[in-house]
Amino acid sequence: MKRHITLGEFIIENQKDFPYAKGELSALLSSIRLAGKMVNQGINKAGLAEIVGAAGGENVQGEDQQKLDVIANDMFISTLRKRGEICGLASEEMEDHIVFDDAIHSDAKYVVLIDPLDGSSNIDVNVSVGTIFSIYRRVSEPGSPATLEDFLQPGNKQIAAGYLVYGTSTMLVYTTGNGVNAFTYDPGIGSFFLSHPNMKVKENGKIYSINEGNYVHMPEGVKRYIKWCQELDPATNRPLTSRYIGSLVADFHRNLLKGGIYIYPQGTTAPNGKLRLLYECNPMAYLIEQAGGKASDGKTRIMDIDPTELHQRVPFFCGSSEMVDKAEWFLKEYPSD
Ligand code: AHM
Ligand code: MG
Repeated sequence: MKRHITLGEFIIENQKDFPYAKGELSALLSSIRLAGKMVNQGINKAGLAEIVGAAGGENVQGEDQQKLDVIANDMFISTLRKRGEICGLASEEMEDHIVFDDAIHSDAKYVVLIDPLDGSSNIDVNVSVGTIFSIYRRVSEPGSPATLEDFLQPGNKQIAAGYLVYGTSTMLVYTTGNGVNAFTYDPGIGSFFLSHPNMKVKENGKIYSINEGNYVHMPEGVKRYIKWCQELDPATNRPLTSRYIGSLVADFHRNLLKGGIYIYPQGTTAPNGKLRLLYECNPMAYLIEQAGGKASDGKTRIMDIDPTELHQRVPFFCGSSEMVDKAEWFLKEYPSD
């Protein structure tokens, strides 16, 4: 009989991978799991907003209601603040990082960066969205308040990263540097169960995911790569398949399972693309590398980029390694000036 393993059990069992850890990281992952469940509940009720009043616009008392991305942000902050595992947090929703500098937090070793609700424009149309998180060990002295430098670390310093995808099922996918594991949420019980152990992405997939509406703005190398994807593959007599949801988490998740490449390139109107290095690209890069894939900005490994600001954007090429290699080849062969 197949053994059912909950996320809670898995976190505890894997604590032994960190011989010097005192359990703070395990506790932190549990806090993220809890906040994720709360956000999941809010998202499931999003369609009822107009009827019973939940998000956006005014509520029945005529008070302004918060949008779900703001609610998700608040839920993560308050859940993580109530525990003592992190000394600060930075979020895509907030201009600056926040410091938890009271007695229980300032001794904490970790900081968290989150995109609390990625792809939030999809909520109104009942399409999958997600939460992305990334955990670093602080570089400042424990006992003092967290500093900006604690957050501006390259992705190769990540201790853990993952996402929740609020899709047909809600799933939590994460890595602590020992492979990628995914857990599917059973809402009746309120637990995540290990459903996809040790995930690996195909070296070469059949899906390319990019907003082709921006074609006119794209660098020549990306245009050529897209045209190459649309040519007949002699092995199958078919071109590659184009799939683009417009929620990074959902597009990434599908490509992780099926094999593919996700691209958000630089463009004439967005010289560094749209996606954020710290909140979106680094955690996804860590996951895809742990699954055997690759992530770059077209030239440089994403996790080797030294961040200079919290909301820094970078072009993003992420997925099956041979596909990312091919896209990089086109960018090199057809440079834009
Ligand atoms: P957000 O963090 O404001 O939601 O923006 C990020 C999202 C990604 O989830 C998605 O892949 C991308 O923006 C879609 O952008 P576009 O509509 O330009 O294709
Ligand atoms: Mg986002």
